[in-house]
Amino acid sequence: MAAAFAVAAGQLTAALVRPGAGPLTVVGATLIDAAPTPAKEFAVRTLGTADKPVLIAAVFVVLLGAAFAIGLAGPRHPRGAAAAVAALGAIPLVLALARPGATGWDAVPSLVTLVVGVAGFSLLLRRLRRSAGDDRAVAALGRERRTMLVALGVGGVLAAGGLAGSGAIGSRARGSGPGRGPLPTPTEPAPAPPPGAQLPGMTPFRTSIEDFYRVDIALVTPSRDPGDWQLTIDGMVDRPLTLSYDDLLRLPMIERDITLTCVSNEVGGPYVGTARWLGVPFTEIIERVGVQPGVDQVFSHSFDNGYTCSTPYAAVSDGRDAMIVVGMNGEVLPDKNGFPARMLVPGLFGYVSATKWLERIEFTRYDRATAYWTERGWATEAPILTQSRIDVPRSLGKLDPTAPVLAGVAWAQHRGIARVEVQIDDGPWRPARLADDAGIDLWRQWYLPFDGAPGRHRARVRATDGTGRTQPEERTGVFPDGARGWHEIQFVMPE
Ligand SMILES: Nc1nc2c(c(=O)[nH]1)N[C@H]1C(S)=C(S)[C@@H](COP(=O)(O)O)O[C@H]1N2
Ligand SMILES: [Mo]
Repeated sequence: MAAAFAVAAGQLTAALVRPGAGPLTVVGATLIDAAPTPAKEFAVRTLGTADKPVLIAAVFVVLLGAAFAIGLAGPRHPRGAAAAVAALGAIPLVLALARPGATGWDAVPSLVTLVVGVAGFSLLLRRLRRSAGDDRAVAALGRERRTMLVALGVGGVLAAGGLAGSGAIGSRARGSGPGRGPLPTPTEPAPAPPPGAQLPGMTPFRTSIEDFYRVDIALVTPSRDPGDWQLTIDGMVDRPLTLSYDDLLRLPMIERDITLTCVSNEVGGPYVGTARWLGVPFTEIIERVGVQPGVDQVFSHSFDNGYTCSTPYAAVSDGRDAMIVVGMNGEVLPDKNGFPARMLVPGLFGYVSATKWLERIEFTRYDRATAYWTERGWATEAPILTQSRIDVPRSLGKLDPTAPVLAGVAWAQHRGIARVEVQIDDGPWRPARLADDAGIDLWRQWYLPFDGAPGRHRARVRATDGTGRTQPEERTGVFPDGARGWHEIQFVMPE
């Protein structure tokens, strides 16, 4: 009971003073950083975007288990139990202070947890012993069970409220507070995609902000007042630069439609989307700071949890639309997608290109700095692999008998899609019809009318990129540089 109340008090305090520093949140964040790669991969694959709530719930359940054991031992071994409570309460405190970039404020929620936990426990223990006497304390547990269960429920609800509270406070900040927008008009607007890039009845060519996939290590969405934010650009440069949010917005802006993909996307998976991004071209920044010879890596730092990212210098300087993004689909970049600013580099998986909550860009060398995911064994350089997906019909779905057609998307950012082929059952590979090409940094839709017999069928798809290379058949997992293989579904052609 004391543990539940203590956690509730800590999470509520965090919601008020430091949304990312709740006791459950810091334990969860530490587990994310420490988790072996297979565990993390498993979580992203099987739990998807629910992996974070599931992690927090698991931490809470383990804590309640430990607290329950201490509570049972309490009446007989009050000293040992009190020590155990203090030790348990010290865990989030230590972890909070050990988080990258932690300040004294990060300790406050865990201190509250510790104090409430120790005080609550001794209070309850004293009450138990007073009402029943030392020897009959355990028997008294039975009589007090109902009260305990009620209190436990209340504690749990409060803890959940605290968690939700930190989210709610975050989303209040997400509103159009002072200093967020209006966005500058682009010096170079995005060319309109050809109207034929979107097939009727298919996956939207441009993904809404709401539907855009989200992958990151942040348990609580970071939210920063643009007035308290700066972007530092330094390292091996002649003229280091520090930009306020307003400074950044005054630089020349380009707007581009670009498809982003996560390395953790399984064959046929959902972690891919296209948005219209507004931002400062990297070449503009490179010119202003004067990048020195010998630089081969752009090392970007986020103000969230010490996350860092490693991008090949070649990819931001070769003339492609690499940018520092401030707008998404015509809106101010949302918190969940990296407000105030994020990076985007067409053709590279998100973990080596798309740093959100950006605060520093360091021009350096690969032998001088190693990024967050590189340290955990993922590939140092990770161009997006060619992939294709069948979206219509859904796997195990039915074709529309009035207009039977298979359709989907294919992507090979910065190389483009030259061909998509589909195989039905054991038939020959047949070329699909391609939607209009919107550019090499964008996905491309495809379709193929179905003329087979009613009944159950299988379909497979494979794409060929602009360099003439076809997706390999052999499947690989997502670690360490992305999934390979052909997407395959079963479907039914109705009578
Ligand atoms: N600060 C920060 N930036 C990050 C990440 C992160 O964990 N922290 N994840 C990266 C990964 S793995 C991907 S795929 C993209 C996803 O961007 P999105 O969430 O806007 O879709 O963000 C990248 N930028
Ligand atoms: Mo990713």
